[in-house]
Amino acid sequence: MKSRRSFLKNAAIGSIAVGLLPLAVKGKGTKIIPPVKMKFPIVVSTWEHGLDANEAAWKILSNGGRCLDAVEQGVKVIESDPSNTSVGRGGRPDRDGRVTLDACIMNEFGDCGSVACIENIANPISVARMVMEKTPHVMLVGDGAQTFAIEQGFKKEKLLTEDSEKAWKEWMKDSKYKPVINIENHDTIGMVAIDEHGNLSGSCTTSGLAFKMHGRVGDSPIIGAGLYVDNEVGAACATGLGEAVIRQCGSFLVVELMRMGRTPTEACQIAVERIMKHEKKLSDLQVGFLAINKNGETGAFAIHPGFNYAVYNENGNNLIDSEHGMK
Ligand code: SD4
Repeated sequence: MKSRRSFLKNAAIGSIAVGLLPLAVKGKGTKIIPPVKMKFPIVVSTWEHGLDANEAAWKILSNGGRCLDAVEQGVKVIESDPSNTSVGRGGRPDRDGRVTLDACIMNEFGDCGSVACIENIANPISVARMVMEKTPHVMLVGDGAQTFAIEQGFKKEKLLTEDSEKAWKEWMKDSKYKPVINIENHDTIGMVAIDEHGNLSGSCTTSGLAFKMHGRVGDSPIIGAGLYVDNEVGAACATGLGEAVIRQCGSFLVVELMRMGRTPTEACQIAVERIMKHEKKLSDLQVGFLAINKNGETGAFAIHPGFNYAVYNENGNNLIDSEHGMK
């Protein structure tokens, strides 16, 4: 792991002075984080498909747009791609052959919206945003979420592609549920960003685990588990086995650790270690966290090697391998 000192040094080199926002946290056992001069905007998102999502987000951010719009439009690109088998259209179905989607979004004011187990709607992230903006609620699930989406003008569509149907029929031959780390579990897109005004937002969307039980909901639509944003501190999102993330309130934990003075990488590492300590069998279990703080520092940590994330900042759009706990 890069030392905090070298991380700060590297972060300071080649950066332009903007967003000097010291994360000063007083109290026993906490440290004062010196301000790091990162140039805003910055957007980060999970996995290789994050590169495409970041491009869409960057178009908004680099034109002075609002972070919330960027994180919605960014992940929507991946939701709409039928070749992606774990998000939106083309997502693998559950064991009953139904594609059920989970998504959530959170803005700079701490408002949030979420949908879980929604069917036949290709862009659940936009429905989640409407739950936040047009209802007094945070979360709608199943039929209720779908009815709300249709009322709001979303089209009801078949999301099960030929390829996904074939994979499901193949799976049904022996119906074994065995998640494969970094393959079957690896396509959720989580995105967190900071806009040129220094405001943070985040989004997270997935079809969840392939061939899950019908009705199963993972961490991705759960505020505090799959995503959390605190505009004074930072934002974090998660990918991997949702049950393990939910048990530790993963993304909330990462943000709270940053509040206490940890860098994004350190915060993600501590949250991953908490999961590693709690879960009995780690060989098939992958979880990764990705975080950004108020100064624009970014970082990630996963249980196993293989997790990567895309960072779009003044240096362009780059894919970075996450650090990991299992050697
Ligand atoms: C879930 N966390 O439903 C999601 C799956 C995932 O990368 O992240 N895949 O548990």
